[in-house]
Amino acid sequence: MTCLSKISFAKPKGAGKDRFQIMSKKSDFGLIGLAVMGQNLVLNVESRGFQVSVYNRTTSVTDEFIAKHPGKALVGAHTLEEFVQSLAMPRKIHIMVKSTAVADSDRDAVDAVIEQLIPLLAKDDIIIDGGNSFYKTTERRDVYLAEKGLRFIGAGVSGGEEGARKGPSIMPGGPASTWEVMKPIFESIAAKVDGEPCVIHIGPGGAGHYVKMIHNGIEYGDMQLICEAYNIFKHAGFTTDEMAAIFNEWNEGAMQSYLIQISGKALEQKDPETGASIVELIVDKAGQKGTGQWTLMNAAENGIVISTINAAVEARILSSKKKARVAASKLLTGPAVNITTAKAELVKKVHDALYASKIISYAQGLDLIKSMGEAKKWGLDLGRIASIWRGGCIIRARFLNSITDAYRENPELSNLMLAPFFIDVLTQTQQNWREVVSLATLNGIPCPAFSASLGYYDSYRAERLPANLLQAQRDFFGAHTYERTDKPEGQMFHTDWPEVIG
Ligand code: NBP
Repeated sequence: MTCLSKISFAKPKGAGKDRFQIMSKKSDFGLIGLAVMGQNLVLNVESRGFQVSVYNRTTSVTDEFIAKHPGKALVGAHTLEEFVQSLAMPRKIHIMVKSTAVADSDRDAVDAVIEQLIPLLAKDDIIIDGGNSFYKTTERRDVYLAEKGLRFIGAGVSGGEEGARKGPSIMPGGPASTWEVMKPIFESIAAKVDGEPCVIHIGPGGAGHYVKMIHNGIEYGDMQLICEAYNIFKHAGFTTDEMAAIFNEWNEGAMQSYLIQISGKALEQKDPETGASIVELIVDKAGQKGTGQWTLMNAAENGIVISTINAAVEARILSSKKKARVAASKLLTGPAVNITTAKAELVKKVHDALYASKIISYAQGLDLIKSMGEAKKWGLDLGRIASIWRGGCIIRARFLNSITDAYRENPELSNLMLAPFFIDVLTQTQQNWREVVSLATLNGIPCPAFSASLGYYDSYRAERLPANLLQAQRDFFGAHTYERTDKPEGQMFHTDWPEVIG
């Protein structure tokens, strides 16, 4: 084994010895991929008293990183061999590189790094993939690495750059025994809420990346709902400063959340060049990286309704068709906007519509997690999952405490809406929610996520839906048969419907 002092550590060109740290002990943790997330995560881990070795494919990035942080317990390596040799056994190697593989046959940067690592590692070393990998890809890697005698954790990490540096929410999946080895490091770097670290062992295999994917789907829902509130205010003639003040005030109450907070801050921001609101200067075309669409595909595979998240993903897609929308705006007519509701009253109504819709969005996302967890026998704990989203991550919000409590009180809760706390909130907010959806619809202001949420609520609580006519249609054209209300469940009937000509 190579002695650490002989390893050619990353040394920036022209850097003096004082800027180049040589450690005599082996590192507790290693990280590959020094882009924005990796760098911040390394600084977080190091700040908790761990020595960290780092490697980046482009070595100048490693050099610059090491040079920028003199005096820290960091070891920069120019080659993977050096990097691996600098780590204490069992090695704990966190990969933070671009992940793109979706199809079974896809191979991406994470796979490339894993392939290079395999010949260098020893039995029971641990590889952690902290990128946004697709959960099925994580399952493939889990099986593959187990065959090689290596341990693997697929960990979703949320919180962006700031979370990575100060404390993210971490969703690790993999064998419980591997989690136990990683637990001290993960718990020390994760965000803390009421002294509890925002990390738990989610479940085996791809469970961690799966839960991170749904977290992102819920994030899409939250963001779109906030945007719909903003759009109604905008059409009602509120200034951006007035809207900022509303979000800032909401951030003090039941809807306190990171996304409400940053929306208020974004609306306050002025463009230094023109003095105008930055938000109003930004082109209304939303981007997306894919986790929202993966969530929709997974919901379809599981037969679970996530209409709010669906509306949010589709709203981004429609927003991106800017040219088509501009052309259509000249041809397709709508009503003139005429909102006469007093401003203070409208603020209260939109608050309630947003709060109720947000509950529905979480109810749907958690329903999907529940269904998938049961199908995969992952043994997921929805209350604890909600509890680790309370800090560090993008969807962190006060009301996650209520979700955590709801599942603590009733771990078998079939749908979040049915917890007493949420029944109460939905009862109190629904009149305003209905009025906001009506007002937006009558004024031609799109509110796809607000109305999808309300549609879900009304459908879910309907004892009888019009699916009886639908079944009649199916039996009419396809002899698909139907059950009868006056006969035992499971007994199927068919009617000889009249022939239709033409
Ligand atoms: P990126 O996703 O932009 O990836 C850049 C890193 O990947 C660089 O270190 C680059 O090395 C490395 N890399 C690439 Br690209 N191809 C490689 C290869 N074939 N072999 C080795 N290294 C390779 O970085 P990021 O934004 O920090 O995100 C890292 C991961 O974390 C991603 O999976 C991302 O989805 C996830 N994530 C990001 C955020 C966020 O807010 N950005 C939040 C949560 C999760 P190079 O310097 O040599 O090009």
